Amino acid sequence: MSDVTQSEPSRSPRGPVESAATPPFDSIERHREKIERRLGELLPDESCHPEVLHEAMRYSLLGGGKRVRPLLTMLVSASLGADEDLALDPACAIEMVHTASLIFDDMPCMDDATLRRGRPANHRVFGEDTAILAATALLNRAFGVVAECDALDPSVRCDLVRSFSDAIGSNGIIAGQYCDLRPETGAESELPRLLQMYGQKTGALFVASVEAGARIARVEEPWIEAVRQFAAHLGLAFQIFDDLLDRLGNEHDAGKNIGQDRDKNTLVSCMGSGRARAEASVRVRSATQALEPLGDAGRPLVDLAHLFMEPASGMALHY
Ligand code: GRG
Repeated sequence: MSDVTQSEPSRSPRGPVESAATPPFDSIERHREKIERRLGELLPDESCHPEVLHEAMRYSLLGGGKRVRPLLTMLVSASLGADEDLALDPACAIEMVHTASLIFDDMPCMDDATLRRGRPANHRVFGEDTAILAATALLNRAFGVVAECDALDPSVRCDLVRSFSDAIGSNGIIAGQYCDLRPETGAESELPRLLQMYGQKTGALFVASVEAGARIARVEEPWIEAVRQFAAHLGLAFQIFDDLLDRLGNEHDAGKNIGQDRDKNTLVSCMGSGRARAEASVRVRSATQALEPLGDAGRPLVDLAHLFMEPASGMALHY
């Protein structure tokens, strides 16, 4: 546990952490390294009984991934003036939730994928029974990690638990996955429903990630709402890029199966690749506009949004 403790709520950020003019590449790499290290510390070791279950949890959590969501938490928190180490454990908890969702998503009863993060999917290595248990244990551990954040005020921990639970639940990721797997037919318009499904399946955890950062920085509600809007747009852009990746990418670069959406309705199948890409750009622009109430304090986050369109950042998918 970090020895950084949280101070009183603040109305505005406590000063810039990055030069607002410079895209925070170096801080992204620094944060990524911290996240990797801490994720390994937060799970039981493979030598702990039951060994194979812990091996399966560690296999998926520590086996690659861009770490976009925990980076959002850390960068928002730091940009809004909090000590960056305060956000590290909640950021790791979010990555646990995301990884759990990927393990479930790959199961034969869902997307039936064989490859994830450049390696065989969890259930292909450990079996479906162990994969279900490993994903559930990761999800459970995420809440434990937040509860153990002694450096955060209990009211903030409680806010994070509520926000994670909302993001995961039957109005969040789980709803999005359900609607993705069991789309309703005969809709007047596909597009609004697709956007709602994307907002739940992918956007909800983006929103929870930035909300966590903002709550840790203890900014007031209008700013929290501004970063939530920012992340909702960014999450949609990210999901559109993911669709484009599924349509245009290759397994080697993507590290996961391609063509999984072949029989699904996606924004790309509705609009075509060109218009879908344009829609993603519009969403990134909307994300940056949502930050206007933050004034100069939002500038590092505007830079961050642009990294989603920037191949060298490792934050985006670029198709
Ligand atoms: C109980 C948490 C939970 C979930 C159950 C299975 C399920 C419901 C939801 C699946 C949601 C899902 C997989 C959405 C796709 C989101 C998405 C764009 C994933 C790819 O994210 P990246 O590109 O992957 O950030 P890496 O591997 O880089 O982390």
